[in-house]
Amino acid sequence: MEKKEMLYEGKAKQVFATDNPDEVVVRFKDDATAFNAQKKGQVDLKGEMNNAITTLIFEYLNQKGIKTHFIKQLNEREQLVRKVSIIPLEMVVRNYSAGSMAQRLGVEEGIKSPVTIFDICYKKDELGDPLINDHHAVFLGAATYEELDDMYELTSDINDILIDLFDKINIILVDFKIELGKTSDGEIILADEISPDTCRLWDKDTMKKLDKDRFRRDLGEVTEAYVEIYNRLKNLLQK
Ligand code: U5P
Repeated sequence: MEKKEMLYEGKAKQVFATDNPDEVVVRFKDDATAFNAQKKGQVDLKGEMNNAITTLIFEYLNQKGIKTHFIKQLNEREQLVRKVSIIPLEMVVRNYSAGSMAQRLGVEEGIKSPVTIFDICYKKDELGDPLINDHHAVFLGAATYEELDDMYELTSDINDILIDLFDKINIILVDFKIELGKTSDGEIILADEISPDTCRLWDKDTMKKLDKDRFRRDLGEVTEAYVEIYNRLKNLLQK
């Protein structure tokens, strides 16, 4: 496999073409942004940790029958993935109140929800990725109602598997965001990453936050949190 020109640069990752038109290389950066890139910084080792954590989680999901874009880890910062067209919707799942939902509804963080809460946000930097509903998504041409049904089902299946996975390493999966992509034959599969950048992960005993909120809220020990999640997953999955 030969790595070719950069196709895209996002806030935390770069995507490169390869000599295979169906595969791209994703490179994870240490750059961190929050609040629609109003806050910017660097987190040492973040790129390596998110590459390693996403690799462990996507391999685990593959084993559980979830189709993902992941092919293989190439090195400390890069992975080879199937090329998909990213659906411009962020699929957010919430098991507990936190973050923007806690703020919007005027409730405390950390309340366990009796139902699984799904939000969708329109991926549009200029607008700050607004919360939208299914009708807006169809209006925008981002997905059809049938595709949205499949997307919620896939997202819900992923939530069930991840709640259980994180529970095994003594972590509460508070909420997370995933991105889905369409393959050339129209199949919808999991893409992007699943890491402490995209999940809220709280230690079950201490309730310590082990995710990007440490960066967003200036709580310190950011790298340590990412390394902690990696070590717990590695000890569980790489035996
Ligand atoms: N999230 C992202 N990227 C975003 C916005 C949110 O990964 O651009 C993730 C957060 O890390 C959190 C969940 O796990 O989605 C809900 O975020 P929020 O809407 O409470 O900010």
